[in-house]
Amino acid sequence: MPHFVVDSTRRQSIINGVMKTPVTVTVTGAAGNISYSLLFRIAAGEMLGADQPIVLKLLEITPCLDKLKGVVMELEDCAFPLVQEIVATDDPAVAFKDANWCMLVGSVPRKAGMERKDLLGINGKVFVGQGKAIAENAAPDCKVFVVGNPCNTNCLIALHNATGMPKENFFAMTQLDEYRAKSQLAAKAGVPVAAVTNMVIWGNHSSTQYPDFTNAKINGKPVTDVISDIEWLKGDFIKTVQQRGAAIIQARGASSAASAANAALMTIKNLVTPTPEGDWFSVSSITDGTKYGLPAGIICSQPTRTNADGTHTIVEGLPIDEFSRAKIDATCQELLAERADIKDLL
Ligand code: NAX
Repeated sequence: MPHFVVDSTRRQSIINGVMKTPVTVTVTGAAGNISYSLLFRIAAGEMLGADQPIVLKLLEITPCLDKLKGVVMELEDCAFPLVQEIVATDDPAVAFKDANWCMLVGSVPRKAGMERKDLLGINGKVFVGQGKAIAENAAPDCKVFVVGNPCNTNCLIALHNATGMPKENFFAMTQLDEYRAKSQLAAKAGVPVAAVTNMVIWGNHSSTQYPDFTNAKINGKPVTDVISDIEWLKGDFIKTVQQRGAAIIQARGASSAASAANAALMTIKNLVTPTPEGDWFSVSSITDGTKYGLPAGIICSQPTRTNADGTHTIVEGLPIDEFSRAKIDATCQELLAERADIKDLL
């Protein structure tokens, strides 16, 4: 299998006089649209820190290797001091070798006339192979983060096929949905977006996801104390967040790329940085069947905190009213249906 390596260790391996061990970040779909925003920000140190040297390993399918070569040339031309080495390849075993973080962005897009089940089947096989390759090649404590859609179920497939790896090291992206929800609430309330906290997306990264306004806060107050238009919260707000991806495709003629890259980068940052006291962030992870009535064994978005020791905890005890219960149950039903569709791949 062809691959090429750009070794820039001589450029600058000592940052601020202290050499940290480089972290290997593998990104799949590396010549795609999201990666074109993502890779440069990772390389600039926005994800793992301005003093963290990085080895970038980039995976593409063979027909896209020339395009990937162009991306690598641009990465080189940025002369990012943190980047120790860039490996570009179409071989998963090479790409996942010694990876500390695997960001699985690449997947086959849905085409006209394709049923959800067809898409799950096509991408499912990719995530079987990548799960196996990660287990065989990556660092033993490697963490896996899936962006490629349908990301929750793709993540479940990778997890089941990565024999021997801890289940709690697998995540799928719902941070973009959380940011979309925060931004809608801030606009409605006429406040800066940073005033909105405690927003959880429950369930699937799909049009059934539930952006939970009942537990969110604006300037520390319940959203419903600040926004009195309950019909909007229960109706247009939820629908806008659920349909935001489709609205962007319609407006831009292409799916979200820079905002998706931002959310991917911020998820990893949230997963490696202690979460501010009293808050949480949204990421999908494996359910154990003991919290909020979520069925066991699905990759479901839940309120998550990163602890000082780097472990992660699902926030427990949030009140779930009747309205929220129905929405959470509906999105979990969809995840169960997706799991049933690909049961042969688990
Ligand atoms: P692009 O089609 O621009 O890029 C995808 C890249 O993946 C292509 O270059 C393709 O050659 C590559 N690829 C396909 N199969 C591969 C494989 N087996 N190994 C390695 N690379 C492979 O899509 P882009 O806009 O970058 O989006 C990537 C994925 O993110 C899509 O599945 C998209 O649906 C998903 N998204 C997920 C979001 C989320 O919140 N979870 C939001 C944004 C985005 O829609």
